[in-house]
Amino acid sequence: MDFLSNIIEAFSFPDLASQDGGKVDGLVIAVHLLMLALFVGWIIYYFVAIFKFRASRNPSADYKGLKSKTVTNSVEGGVIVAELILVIVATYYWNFYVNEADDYADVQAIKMGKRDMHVVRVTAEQFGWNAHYPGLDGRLGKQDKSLVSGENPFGLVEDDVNGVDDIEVLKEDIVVPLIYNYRVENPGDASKTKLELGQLLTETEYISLTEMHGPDAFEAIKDGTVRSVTIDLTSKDVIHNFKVLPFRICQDAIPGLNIPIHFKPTRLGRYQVTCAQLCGDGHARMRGVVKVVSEKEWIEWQKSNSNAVKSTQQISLSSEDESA
Ligand SMILES: [Cu+2]
Repeated sequence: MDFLSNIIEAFSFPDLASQDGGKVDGLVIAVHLLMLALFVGWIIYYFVAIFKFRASRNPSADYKGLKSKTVTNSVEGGVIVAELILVIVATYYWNFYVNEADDYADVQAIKMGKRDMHVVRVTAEQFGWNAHYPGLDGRLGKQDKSLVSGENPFGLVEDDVNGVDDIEVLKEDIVVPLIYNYRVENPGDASKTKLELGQLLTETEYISLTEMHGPDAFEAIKDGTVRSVTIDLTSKDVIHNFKVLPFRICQDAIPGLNIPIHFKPTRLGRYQVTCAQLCGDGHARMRGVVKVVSEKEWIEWQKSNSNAVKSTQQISLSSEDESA
């Protein structure tokens, strides 16, 4: 039995830790089923041909061959149908992977103050993954490629206010939050609560609104959905690929381009990032980690890691040096 369960395990999908990841598995299954149907069709055709044109029935070869077009036409028709199915099914599933999430956040929207801030800009380099966070203000600091250096790996412009509380993570765990949605079922007195029916709140927002207006002022339920994490991918040198199997994401990081990808993490924990493009002699050791933390930890982590905190710590350290 062990042998059988090992075989089943070897052919099963890896652990799933994202909400829409199952759709990618669905696409893989659909493509395999289509290939199975084609395989069975060809095998039947093969044996029918062997039987029909067997040597005992056809002692001498017929050099004119088959005149009827039925077989050729049905094979060509089959190919067209299979390709159509492939295109339709693939477009349907792929849509979930590349479309904009309903709570999708992009830098432009953040600047306009319209969207939330679940953006992490991940920059690949030979051979590691670096992350740049907008910090608690939800806005990424300005970057200038001519400023990139060992001390300033993201080329942040020093006097840009948006960059003050940014967070830079160099070749360490890329921290992302697991935030549950609270859907507003009854906004109560909307002039007071400023809520809309169906609006999604984070747990922190839900708690602070409850504290502000009292527990009966409005109604919101945890509906089991989670907020998207958006990663803005780019590369400093060559083409790399950000692949995290449990989230079913795999996307090239290309120098000069910012490519957004999104997923909805469903489990806390650390997940391995592998580079899925041969990017140089250190490719095999280009591993990273995405660490999914709870909303509370995420806020704490942002507070304690922002550049603003780091620079005040540096100031206080240097003043201690002076007094010593
Ligand atoms: Cu790489």
